[in-house]
Amino acid sequence: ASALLCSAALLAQQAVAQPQAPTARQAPSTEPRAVLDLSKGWRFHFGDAGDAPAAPDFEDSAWQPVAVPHTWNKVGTYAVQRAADSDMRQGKGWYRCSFAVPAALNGRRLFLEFDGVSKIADIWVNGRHVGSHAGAFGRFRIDVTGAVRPGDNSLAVRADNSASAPGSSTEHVIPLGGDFFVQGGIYRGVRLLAVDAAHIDLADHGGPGVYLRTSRVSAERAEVAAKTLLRNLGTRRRTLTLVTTVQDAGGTPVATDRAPVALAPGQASTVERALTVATPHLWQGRADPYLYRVVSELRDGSRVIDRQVQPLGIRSFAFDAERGFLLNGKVTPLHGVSRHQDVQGKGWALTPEDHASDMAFAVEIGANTIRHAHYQHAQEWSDEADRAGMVVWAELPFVHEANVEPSEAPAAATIANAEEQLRELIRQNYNHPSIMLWSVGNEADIGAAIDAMRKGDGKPAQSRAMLEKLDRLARAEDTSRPTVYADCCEDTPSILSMQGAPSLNGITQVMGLNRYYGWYYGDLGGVGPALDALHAKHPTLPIGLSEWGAGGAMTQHSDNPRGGPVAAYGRPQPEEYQSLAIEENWKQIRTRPYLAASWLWNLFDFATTMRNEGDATDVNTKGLVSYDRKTRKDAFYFLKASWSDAPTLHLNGRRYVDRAYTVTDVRGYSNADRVSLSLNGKPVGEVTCPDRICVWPGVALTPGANHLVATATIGGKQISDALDWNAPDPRKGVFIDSGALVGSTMGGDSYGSDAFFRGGTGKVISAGRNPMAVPPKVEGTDMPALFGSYREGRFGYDIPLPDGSWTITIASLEPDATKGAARSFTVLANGQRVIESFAPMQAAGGANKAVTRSFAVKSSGGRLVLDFEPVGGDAVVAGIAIRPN
Ligand code: GCB
Repeated sequence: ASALLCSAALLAQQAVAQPQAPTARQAPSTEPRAVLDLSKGWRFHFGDAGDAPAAPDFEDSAWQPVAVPHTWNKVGTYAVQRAADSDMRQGKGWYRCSFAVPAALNGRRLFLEFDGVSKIADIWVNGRHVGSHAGAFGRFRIDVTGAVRPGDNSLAVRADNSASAPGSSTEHVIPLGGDFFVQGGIYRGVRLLAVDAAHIDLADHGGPGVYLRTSRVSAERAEVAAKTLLRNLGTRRRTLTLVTTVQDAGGTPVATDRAPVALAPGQASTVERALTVATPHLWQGRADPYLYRVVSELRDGSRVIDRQVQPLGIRSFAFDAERGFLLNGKVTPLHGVSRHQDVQGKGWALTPEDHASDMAFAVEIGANTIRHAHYQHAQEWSDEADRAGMVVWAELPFVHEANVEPSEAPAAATIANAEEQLRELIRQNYNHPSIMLWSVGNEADIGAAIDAMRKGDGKPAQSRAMLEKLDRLARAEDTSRPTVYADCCEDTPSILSMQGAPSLNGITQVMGLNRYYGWYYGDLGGVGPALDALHAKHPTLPIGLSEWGAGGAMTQHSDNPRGGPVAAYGRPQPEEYQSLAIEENWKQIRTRPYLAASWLWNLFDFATTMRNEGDATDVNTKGLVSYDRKTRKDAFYFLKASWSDAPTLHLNGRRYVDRAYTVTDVRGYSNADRVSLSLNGKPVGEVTCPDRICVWPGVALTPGANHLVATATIGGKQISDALDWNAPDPRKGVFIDSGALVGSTMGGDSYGSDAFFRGGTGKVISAGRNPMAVPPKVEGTDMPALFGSYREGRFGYDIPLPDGSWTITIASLEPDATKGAARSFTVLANGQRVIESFAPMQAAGGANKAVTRSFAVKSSGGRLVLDFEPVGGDAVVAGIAIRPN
């Protein structure tokens, strides 16, 4: 055998299980619970080689040396093409190492502890199969005492993230669908625990064995109920004492309880005790996330034979249908973000430092709540949430599908797996004071709705019975936290809500609503009235807006994001549209006091092989921060200015450097009363920033380089932000792509997004109601992209333009054959009629055919005014080219 040694480091105690720094270095044998870190020194190989690699003498020297956390996948790139080094393999990957147990630990019970192996794990020690686990997110432990021997031991782990297709190994392991990629590997920590035969139970679904619950919280006192599971795996009867101590943040005991326990050989026992903390220091969310800790010691005489340390936050909370969320009796509106557990280049294999730096973004933006989408997150992350004072929505990965074949009812094996993952979620996270909601699913009916849409038969959701079962289990597991579910569709204009699936709202105690008004459907202001209607329909259900947001591509830009429709399922989705959508949605959200919470989707861009949109492949671009965490998009600062008390001033458009137009609105976000702008050292003006949005309309840039600086004073302190733009020379021409959200270069001319318009509606050539269908190609042009979008209605353009004489070319087409015969319009330039009763279908000889008309004008007063007046039907313009004569 050539296995590497992974048992390099013997830790005195788990970090969390360390109540006080040890005063003297103790020999491992006297530590109540010894921890052997197994993170380094592994070899990895992707491929299904039968069980051969489980054999101790298997030759693995050609395998890749790795350390865990590790994943073999690499998904997501900011490019229109999938990256050459992408790795989306799904299947079985093997890990091997060898470990030695120090002689000092002889006689202990030995457990392997895995924090997360995706998606199914099988474990062998010295060639013997010692256990398996189905579920990518829960911690699990395996008693390996009987399999381990003195000297080197071989350890083999097979991780399997096969796609959840019918008949596959993962067929019944949730999640069975979802807008994220289930990465494979030992992607969280691994260790060996060595404990006394009598110990705090390690066999409780990966849970800590100590479960804390506070009740009757007041300024005078709080009661802490501590339930401790004990187990004696030894052969002799033990007479022990369980000592439970509540320590304050400084380590001073504030309450202690002693319970005598007798454990027969093989006996498991539950000890339930109540402690009282006088004048408790409450855990008060972001304002003061004060943490106690509870040290549970199992003693044999004066000797501590096991110790478990758990966080304790003393708080009360409630979700109320009218008042929203209350923390310690006080109405506390929650606003925050969802988070997925992947980072570009690292995937799911995150270190504690990665978790800490992710949490720093949530703190910086001023969030006071986080949704753990769409599965159990790492303990390190939830520890961060406890310390930061976030209110957390924790979630079971019951996402989109109840079954690999939506036409059938969920299999019993799938329900059993979901129940086990839910039990693990709740027990393993029970003591995190930050967690206040157990979500039993997300959009669990979408799979059935899509299936019904494909087959054209309206079919009820297959997920109701499963969701009801999970809800019952969550309520039984934990009576102190409400259940919640994230609904996609009830009463939305989404095509999916129209597939006949009845609503799943009302099963859980809190109603979560994923709503994308102004993105997948509806108007930018649509979310408020939609929430009001659902609130009226379900008057007793507390409501959380579990998702809202919009895609933001960092290399796509718009001068006016109201200029055309977004491509929610494709391109384009300029960063400026994301900003606008978030501004407009937030105005609706923040004025609804019954809304307990809202979670912006998503704090970070994340990997998903379902998507090819915006400026990315395999990335969901709805993040406020880029996948590599290097870029905060403009919208990040809007929410920061809205949510955080930190002085915030940000100029938008840092990534839109090469501007399409010389005259442009300058926008920014600030929580200052007044903000001043200068351009190339000259003052532009001072503005107020209503709703945190600062606008300097129609700023005339200088052709070439422009340096913009915004300054403000907050609390006597000066803050500023600056950026650099390049502006074109308008004397060379101005080009507008009507109805387009982003500009592009066509026919050698640099067209900007639709701008300077008044009236009309921006539209795109489409294939009908299905937003994912490929639109028809416009004929009769070598610039079909220009004709792919248009402005329609009665409208005009007020275009800033140097005085001079110009040739204007209007591009048009008939986008709808049924309207073509009746459609004609007149064009006026500076009030003069320049084109009379123009009928694009007749002129082009059919629908979806390009046609252009040119005329000459003189401009004065720094502008050109164009008007498009319908004669019959609506006017249609696909583009405007202005060239100097
Ligand atoms: C949703 C899903 C989430 C997706 C998101 C989106 O409703 O719950 O998993 O990623 O929408 O971006 O479409």
